[in-house]
Amino acid sequence: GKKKPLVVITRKLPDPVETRMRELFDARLNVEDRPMTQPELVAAVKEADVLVPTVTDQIDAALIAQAGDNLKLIANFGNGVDKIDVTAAARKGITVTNTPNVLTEDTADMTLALMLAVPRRLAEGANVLTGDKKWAGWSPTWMLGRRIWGKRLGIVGMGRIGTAVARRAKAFGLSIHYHNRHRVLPAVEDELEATYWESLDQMLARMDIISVNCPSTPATFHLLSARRLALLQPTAYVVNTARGDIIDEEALVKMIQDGKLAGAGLDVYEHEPALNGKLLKLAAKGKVVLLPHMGSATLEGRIDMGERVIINIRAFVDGHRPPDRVLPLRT
Ligand code: 8YV
Repeated sequence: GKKKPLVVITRKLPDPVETRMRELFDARLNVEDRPMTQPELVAAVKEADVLVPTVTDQIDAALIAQAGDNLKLIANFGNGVDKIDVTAAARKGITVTNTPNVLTEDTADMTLALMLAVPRRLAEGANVLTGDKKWAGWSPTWMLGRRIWGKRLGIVGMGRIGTAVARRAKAFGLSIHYHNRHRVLPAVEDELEATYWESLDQMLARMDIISVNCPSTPATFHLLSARRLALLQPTAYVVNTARGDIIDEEALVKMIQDGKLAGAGLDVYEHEPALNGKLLKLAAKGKVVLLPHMGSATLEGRIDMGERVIINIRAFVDGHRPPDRVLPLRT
């Protein structure tokens, strides 16, 4: 038979995924549960036919320049390809794929969880019973959060995840507003009773909650800049399950510190895994709820992502166009 492709996977994956990878490919798995070092990554791109990186790997132009002639496919284990220089890969004749769709619903669920957690003081409340301080008893004026139903949700980026967030939020009684490069289909707008804002600035000024659901690209870097964040109402909340660098994190922190913004629910950060210490102080005050990039972290989701990676590799190796091909950004 044909020689199996050498597939180097940078991170430990759930057992069923690793088992399947071993059956199908000459799979080189990272048995230690840690990111590859730079020399390990260089060795990987030199040898591999297929590289399977994750969000913790920087697959930049300098690394791609060192790739061996065998490397023809980078099959990302994940949706966001912001750490992969897709243009540099394309120039070298390397195809890039990702794992869309399978993590849409899980990420949307976590977005709603944060959207509820901050205004309804979920983390603070849970901490009353499990933290050091004892629960002194109930009072009518105690632990009052803010209602979310009847409020306006502004979604920044109405793609697959943004739309899934909108469906959920509508069921929770929020009105749906969105900003996107282009309008979504009329049928989707009708279903969600969604209002399209061509101007992000104008939308921001009118919303009660903002959810960031666009990809991180050079065009969306600090899309929520200090100037734009300042347009938000002081009662507004910001939720981000996309990528940290879409928001000017330092400006966001300052606005919450200064009482110019009610709070934030964050799953992603500008300098992951490093955390801005000021966010911890705000968390202690109940102003922010912080999660460690776990938006798509379900066992089912990770297995589905693994399957998606495998489907893309097999299609590519068999000479077909892989279904989840990612094209270079148009500039
Ligand atoms: C994962 C994600 O944590 O898919 C993404 O873009 O951020 C998350 O689903 C990550 O991608 C795994 O590589």
